[in-house]
Amino acid sequence: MLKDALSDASRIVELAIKTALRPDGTAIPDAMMYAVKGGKTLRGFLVLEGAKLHHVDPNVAAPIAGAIEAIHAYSLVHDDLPCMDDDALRRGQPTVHRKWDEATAVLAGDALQALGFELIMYADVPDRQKIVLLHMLTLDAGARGMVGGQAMDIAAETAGTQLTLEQIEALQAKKTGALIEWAAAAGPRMTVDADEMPMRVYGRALGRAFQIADDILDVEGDAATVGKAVRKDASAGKATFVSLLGLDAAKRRAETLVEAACDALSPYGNDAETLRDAARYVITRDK
Ligand code: GRG
Repeated sequence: MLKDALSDASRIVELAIKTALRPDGTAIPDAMMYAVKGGKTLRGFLVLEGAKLHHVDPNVAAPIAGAIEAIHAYSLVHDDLPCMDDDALRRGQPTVHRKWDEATAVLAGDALQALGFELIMYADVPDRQKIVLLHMLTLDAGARGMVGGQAMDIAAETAGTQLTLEQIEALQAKKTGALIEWAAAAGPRMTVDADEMPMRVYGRALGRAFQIADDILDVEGDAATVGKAVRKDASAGKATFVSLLGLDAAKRRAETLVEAACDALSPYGNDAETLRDAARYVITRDK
């Protein structure tokens, strides 16, 4: 069941990360652990479920699930900083720079990023597979991936540029899509001869659906809280899938992407049912 698989993933990820941390008298290890806790663990779940589909032992996959959640946590800690989104709350709790201070948040984020790569080194997979996982993570997390997408987003916002649908797709493919696709592809990449394409196609469609759902959630969340469908970013003039497509068309596009994600899993038959549930969950979640 998806709910159980997600909570198992949280437990496994937290243990993998906690095991790698050492108290050192500074706030950094505590701030790192704090930043990891309380999320949905979607990316860690994708790693673990993809590993299961490829008959990889969960103990082997655990550090790799921890790795992607450490990188994801770093991105959120830095995204919340005053120089970026300046958010006070994350996952309903004070952001790291509010609970501690900005220097702690910068350093905890930096250390979480390094920890992501460190954890992959601990995974008991063949060296060649480790190198593929590490190499792809450098690309997907870095300037050609998540960081590049974040930079494009900030540049457009600073310049007041109205992005087109194609530009938003390209930006989001890097900013959020790259890590989700990496997580989905990690299972086959842990084994010597598996075809990674079905999981990559699944991950790419899932990432796109995830981002559209995020835009829809912002609109519907605002509608629920202030009684009208005005998105925070839309009111600030920022183009989103919802502002460009309209709410109904955005929902249809997300549903089509979920179908495509589910179809990509056909080589795995019924064994991939939890991953199909995850694709449906991505567009029905409420947070
Ligand atoms: C600062 C280098 C750098 C990158 C930041 C991913 C990102 C780039 C910023 C996050 C901004 C944001 C909130 C985007 C919306 C989509 C998204 C990634 C949401 C957070 O992911 P979830 O919903 O989070 O999986 P949880 O809390 O469940 O882990």
